[in-house]
Amino acid sequence: MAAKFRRIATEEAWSIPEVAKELGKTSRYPSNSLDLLLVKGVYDGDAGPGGGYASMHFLDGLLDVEKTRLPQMDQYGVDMHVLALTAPGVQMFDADTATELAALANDRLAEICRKHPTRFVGLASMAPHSPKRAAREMERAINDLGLNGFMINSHTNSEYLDNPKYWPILEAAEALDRPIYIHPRAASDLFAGPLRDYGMDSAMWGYGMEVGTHAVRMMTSGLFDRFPKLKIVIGHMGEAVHFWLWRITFMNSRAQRIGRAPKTELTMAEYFQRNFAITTSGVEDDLALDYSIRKIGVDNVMWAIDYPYQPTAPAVEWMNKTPLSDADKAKVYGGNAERIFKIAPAG
Ligand code: 1WB
Ligand code: MN
Repeated sequence: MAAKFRRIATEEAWSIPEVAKELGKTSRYPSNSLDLLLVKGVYDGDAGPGGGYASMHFLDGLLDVEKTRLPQMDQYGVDMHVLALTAPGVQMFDADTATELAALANDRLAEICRKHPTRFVGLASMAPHSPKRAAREMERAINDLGLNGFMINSHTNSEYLDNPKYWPILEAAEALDRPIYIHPRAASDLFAGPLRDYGMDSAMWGYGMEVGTHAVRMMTSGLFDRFPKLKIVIGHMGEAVHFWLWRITFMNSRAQRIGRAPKTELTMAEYFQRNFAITTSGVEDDLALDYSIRKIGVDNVMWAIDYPYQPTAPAVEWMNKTPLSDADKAKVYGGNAERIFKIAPAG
């Protein structure tokens, strides 16, 4: 494959056996969590049909780096995966277990990145439900382990990052000047009801509702007045937020006028433009990409595959063919990721 572009895939999932095993345990306790529909049977793999992602054979792909992933990257000309612990990360575990497993996962991730420095960079995990320890782990992940940013799988115990208890995490991200990627997990408990049927809990719809709502909460809460330099990345072609941006902006100003939304220094459109970037993960749609680039600018859109949940070949073939100038394609394929995640230039 021609090496015309540096291809950096920015939302690529990975796991370690210890986390997978702990997720397997969570699925054996009675719980209403909507995540269990996917997480069920994650480790022992005997869940059978409908048994979550074990039955869909994702686990092998998640645990692997060198056997299948790298050869597939080579085959399709993918230079780099930005790796992160797969959803829901450590966020279903108790705070102590989550803190421990996040550190272990970050250590392993750093090992992979050290071994293959031109092929992998990593987004660190942390336990949001232990915010001060999370902030210390974030410092360790960047300063000692050399990782490139952070991943949070949306809500933690049905709470969102606009909650002041999480501010130490946002402070740390801003001080370290690294983005937080807000990746989906299933919708929080009170948001889950209408998503329980027809597979709607999944990446088909529920995941996008959850992260889109999370992003809008952050914007409307006024959080970005307190953390003006905080950079948030959201996947799946912006989880549709920027498709609503005109209306969000218009209606938020009305809600501010009638006292139902906090007064903010900037408009919602201005926060989205300043504080967010999006990735294409799992949305291979020319029109959606064209709209995104025209709406928020070509510098704010990054390519992603969503490996192993979506296959590599069509993600590359789509991006190769999509009608963009070579200069713009170079930004979306890799240039923007280099800047946003501080990835060393190739060569
Ligand atoms: C799927 C996608 C499942 C993701 C996941 O389970 C995660 C799916 C944790 O496509 O079924 C993802 O990361 O996008
Ligand atoms: Mn993903």
